[in-house]
Amino acid sequence: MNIVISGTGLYTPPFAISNEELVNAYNAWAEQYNTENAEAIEAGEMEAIQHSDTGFIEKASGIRNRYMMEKAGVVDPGRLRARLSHLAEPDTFFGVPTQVVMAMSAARDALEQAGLEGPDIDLVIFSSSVFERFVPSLAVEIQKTLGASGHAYDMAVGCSSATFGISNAADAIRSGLANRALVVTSEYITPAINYKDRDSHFIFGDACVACVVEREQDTRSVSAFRIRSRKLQTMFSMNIRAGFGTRLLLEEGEGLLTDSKQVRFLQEGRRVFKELVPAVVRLVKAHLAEQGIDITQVRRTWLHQANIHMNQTAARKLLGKKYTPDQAPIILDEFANTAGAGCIIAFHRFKEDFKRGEIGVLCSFGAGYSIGCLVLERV
Ligand code: CO8
Repeated sequence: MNIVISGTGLYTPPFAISNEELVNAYNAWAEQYNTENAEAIEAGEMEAIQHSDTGFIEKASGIRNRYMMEKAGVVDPGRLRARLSHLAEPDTFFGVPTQVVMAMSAARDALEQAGLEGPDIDLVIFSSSVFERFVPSLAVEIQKTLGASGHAYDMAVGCSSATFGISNAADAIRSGLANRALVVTSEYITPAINYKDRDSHFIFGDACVACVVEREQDTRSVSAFRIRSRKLQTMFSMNIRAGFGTRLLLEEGEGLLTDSKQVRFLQEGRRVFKELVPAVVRLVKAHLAEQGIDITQVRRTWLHQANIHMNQTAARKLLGKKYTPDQAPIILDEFANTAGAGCIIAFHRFKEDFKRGEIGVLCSFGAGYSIGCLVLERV
């Protein structure tokens, strides 16, 4: 039985933030901190905060812009942290989660492309790096709002959340557990970022993607891609981490809540680069070899979008030195790192020019570490 991705959708948050806006806010905060602590810094009792730099950010990461669900708090030097004010019901802690609002928009577009409606879906997988709430599952709220039947659940695989979610959906359909699945990766990630950390304040943006997965024989879509094969891998690493979770509830007082280094996103960027790129290249090459596919048959790769140098190195090692941007499209310049959503944004934007029978490789990689590789064929 062949399984296809028959529709994709993308939700882009309302606020664009340039590197300059972020850096101006960070540097204003740093100035103020250094002025307030001038004596202690002078005496060597405290370290001065180094300024952030737009030139460094663009050169080191390739990122120029990102989208966020909330902007005012992040660019306020007195705060440097997202606010709740953008929520539909900001005063109600148990109001509709922002991730669900984002998911419904992406889902509508994915369903439309697949020629389906909410009640046609009988499996919802909410697969993401971050969760506004753990219980009840966000997937079940999306299921209800869509008017979908069957079952729904949440899963978390960091940057590979979307590819692993699609893989689970394919298994559920093949086994007869479900007929049509919606896989949502709603990366409302900016609340998890420490905007007082110059090493990482520029890295992330918010975005949500959705994919419809169903049997090829059932699809009404004119832009469906068959999932020809899958290969997934995880290898434990603390080089990309974010410690928020139930441990926080064990803390007395405000301790961990205010300790951004333990609670929010933190990474050893260089080590991630050095360890992950070779692993990705090995896995994709092995996958293609197992399937008897020569790299010259691959029209395009849709790679995880974290860092331009990572993408360029992986693409060069896979496709050869003379690969063209069309073979490995970049969206991170506009969206920054959107964790699990990045490779699907690239797929969503750069798939309609495929002809029947052409093959592409969708590959996520990142936190976990995790790597998810899907070989897709236009049907
Ligand atoms: N402005 C000016 N200087 C800076 C800045 C800044 N903003 N930031 C750092 N510097 C300085 C550093 O302090 C350092 O100074 P010094 O040499 O004096 O120590 C110097 O610049 C060089 O710093 P780095 O060595 O860190 O710079 P790199 O060239 O390595 O670039 C990157 C940093 C961009 C972070 C790069 O290492 C990178 O992107 N690596 C790949 C990492 C990656 O892709 N990780 C995967 C991301 S995780 C993911 O995709 C999803 C995670 C989902 C989980 C989310 C949970 C919330």
